[in-house]
Amino acid sequence: MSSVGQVLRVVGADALILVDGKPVSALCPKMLKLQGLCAGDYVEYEFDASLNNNLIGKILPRKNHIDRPTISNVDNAFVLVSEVPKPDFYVLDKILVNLGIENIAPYIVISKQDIVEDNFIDIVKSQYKNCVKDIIVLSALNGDGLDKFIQLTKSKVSVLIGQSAVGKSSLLNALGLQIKTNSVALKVGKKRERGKNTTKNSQLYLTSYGALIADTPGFKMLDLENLEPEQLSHYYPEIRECAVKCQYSDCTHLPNNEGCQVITAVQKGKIPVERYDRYIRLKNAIQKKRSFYGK
Ligand SMILES: Nc1nc2c(ncn2[C@@H]2O[C@H](COP(=O)(O)OP(=O)(O)OP(=O)(O)O)[C@@H](O)[C@H]2O)c(=O)[nH]1
Ligand SMILES: [Mg+2]
Ligand SMILES: [Zn+2]
Repeated sequence: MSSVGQVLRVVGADALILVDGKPVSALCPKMLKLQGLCAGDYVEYEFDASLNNNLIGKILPRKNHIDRPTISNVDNAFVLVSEVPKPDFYVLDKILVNLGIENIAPYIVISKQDIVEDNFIDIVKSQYKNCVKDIIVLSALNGDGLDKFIQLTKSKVSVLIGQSAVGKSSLLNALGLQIKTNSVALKVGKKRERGKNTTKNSQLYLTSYGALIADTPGFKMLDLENLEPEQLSHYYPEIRECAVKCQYSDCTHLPNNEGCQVITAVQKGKIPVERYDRYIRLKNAIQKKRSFYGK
């Protein structure tokens, strides 16, 4: 008789699965590895006497799945940004699009509140307040803002996403876990402030207050060439809202389209001009990549 568990991590053939609130080890056959078995997956497994271990037999249907970082069945995604390391808003936009494709409405977390300037918080809020569920400001160092994060993650499966050294593992440590963190000393304005990847694999952790939260490795590269360029506006909630109202059915919403609802909204400040400019940049990049691959 097989039982069901939820994968916390997979490294090589070794998996850790959550069964009745307890982590249990299990083996992952190569076949399932090829099928992309990952943290968050629900699996059927049974004890195999010859292996003297649990053996995973099957991945159960997923409610959602993201590739970067690799995780399935998430309720909430928290995308971390901070002033240190210097944020790349173009990459942040791509992460939000990638989550939108999977129908996951993300939160933005401004981390390291103890060192970020108010001005930075204002910039993030003005550009992103209309395209994410909420923007949370917190510090793993002094605990500010953790209450709200705890409320939002309780009894849910969440994932932390963001570039290396933004403070993903530190946030989990502030919630009582013990994870290795990036030792690179980081200060505002320092040049070499990017840090190297400390977390190498996505892993779900069970917190003492009953949340499952995935720590994931930071990344900078994210290609979206599987997306039709015409579909891109769909994943910018504030642009989508105006694009559907645009009177020109085949409008590209480019700056030279006079009377376009999107352009009018940018001019009125309803759509942040920075977000719009990066949207055009991303649309062009996707177009270029697709024509290179003959798509
Ligand atoms: N001042 C301050 N520093 C922080 C805070 N959170 C994390 N840091 C520092 O930021 C650095 C990186 O933190 P990590 O938690 O390892 O970052 P990460 O996002 O897990 O990095 P990767 O695993 O490489 O993706 C460490 O030097 C932490 O001490 C915070 O709230 N305030
Ligand atoms: Mg980490
Ligand atoms: Zn238009």
